[in-house]
Amino acid sequence: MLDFWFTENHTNSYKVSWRVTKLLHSETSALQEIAVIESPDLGRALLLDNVVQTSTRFEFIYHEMIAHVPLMIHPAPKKVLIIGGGDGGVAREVIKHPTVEQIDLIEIDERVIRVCQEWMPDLSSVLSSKKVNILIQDGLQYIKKLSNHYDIVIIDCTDPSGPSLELFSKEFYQDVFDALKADGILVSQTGSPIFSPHFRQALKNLQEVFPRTRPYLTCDPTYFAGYWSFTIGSKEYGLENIINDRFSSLNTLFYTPEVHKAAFVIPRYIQNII
Ligand code: AG3
Repeated sequence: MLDFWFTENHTNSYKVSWRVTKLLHSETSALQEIAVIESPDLGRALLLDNVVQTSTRFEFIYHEMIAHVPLMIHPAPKKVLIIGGGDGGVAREVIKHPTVEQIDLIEIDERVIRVCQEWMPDLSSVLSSKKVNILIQDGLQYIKKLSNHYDIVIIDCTDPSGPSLELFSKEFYQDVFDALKADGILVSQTGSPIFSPHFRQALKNLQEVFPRTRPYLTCDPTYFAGYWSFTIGSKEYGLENIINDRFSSLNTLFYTPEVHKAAFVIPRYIQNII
């Protein structure tokens, strides 16, 4: 039997390999290499420039945690901005909140959306909802024009390189702060707290802009072994307050109010580096 493996380099001395049973799609868009592979332990996985972005087997973990944590803190989120998120997984979770009226999704590469619509319909079918407004644009530029506009901004980006690099900067966080309403909340994926050097820097940058900031952690086998982090910046609300009565409508596989609270518990060796 032919033996194909996909390998993601996490650091210069730590790699993870997944067996590939099919290469379902591969193309080079104007911005990046896009591929969809099939792998026994991941299901279908989306790769951008050879980095795993999401997998059909485990995507619910990341998508529920990046969406429901900020939305359950906010008493009535109506307008939500997703920067990146072209696979649709975040939008699918956001739309479960009955208060949400409008989701703007700003994706820089239209091909990501099209490829996911073809190969990952469970994630992307939500993108045809009337509540979802898709703009193909650089989120960095889009956000500059807005003030006092969104209740929640979710940054579902790739790791910081190429077009994503600036999405972890203080200047960008300041633009998001301005684009949020007076009680708005930002959340971003911020990588592995153990192996990603940008985790600490993103938190520092956010702390310079938002009055309340906290990282929170989850475990997701799609990404680096160990924890995966998200970092939240809030203008007003405390970060562990949960609007519990909305939970019953969410129909989640991972997120619960208890998981929400536990995610903010940071082990001491990680606390020591932040
Ligand atoms: N966005 C963040 C994935 C980060 C992947 N990094 C890595 N494997 N080193 C994923 C998009 C999901 N909607």
